[in-house]
Amino acid sequence: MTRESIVDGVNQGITSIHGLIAQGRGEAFDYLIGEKSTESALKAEKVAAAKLLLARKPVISVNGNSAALVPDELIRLSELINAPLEVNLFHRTEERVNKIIRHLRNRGARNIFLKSDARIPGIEHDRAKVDSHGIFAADVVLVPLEDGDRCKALLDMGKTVIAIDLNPLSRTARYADITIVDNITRALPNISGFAEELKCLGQEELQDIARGYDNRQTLSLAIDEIKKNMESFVDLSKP
Ligand code: PTJ
Repeated sequence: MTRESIVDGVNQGITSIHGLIAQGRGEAFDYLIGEKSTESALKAEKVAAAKLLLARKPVISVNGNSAALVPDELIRLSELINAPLEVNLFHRTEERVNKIIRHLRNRGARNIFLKSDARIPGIEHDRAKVDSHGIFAADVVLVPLEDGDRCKALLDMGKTVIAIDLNPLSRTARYADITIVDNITRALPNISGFAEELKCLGQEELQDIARGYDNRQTLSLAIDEIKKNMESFVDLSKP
């Protein structure tokens, strides 16, 4: 079903053709982690929810893959934590940006940054374009399936970057402040679930949850989880 959503996204002009390659890579890593939210992923998702609730100006970045796979979950999280959406594409065309905005609006999104009047410093071409009141001004940005250079450029701007990436070895995964090694289809509902649970907490309690979080430890745990899962495959003689 997930694969079909991406193919539909490509046919509708929402998802880039490169999105198919990203999906294939994601599927391979998802298989290695056991197609479930692991302990390390759940921990990162909880801390991500706390950070997003603590943020002054959180923004959720949307690309062609996330728009095709989880439009409703993006909108749900956006409303829950009061973080507007912003379409930010790696293979940017104005036509695709507008199609994704229409797609999100048709699903009920009300809070979307629409301008592209600022640039992320240090990034070439149209990939740098952002809204001056959106990603450019945000203190915390949630970036599902982000490219390594842009992830680093956002960090260089002083932002807290929360990445969702099934590949714990990618540059994005290693650069981000919080890396959620999980499928976006599970990660977003999990973050929303934690946000609902944590919403009633005060700033100090939220800070307690986020304090001491170590992303290197999370990535190393994610790699251990992959190893254990692979060993369990080898232990079984037949599927
Ligand atoms: O719509 P655009 O133009 O912004 O392009 C979006 C893609 C994803 C095509 C673009 O950013 C790209 O080419 O990304 P990469 O470099 O292929 O990286 C995608 C990363 O996301 C890889 O590390 C994949 O393992 C991971 N990934 C793929 N599908 C999922 C995923 N992570 C979480 N959930 C997924 N469903």
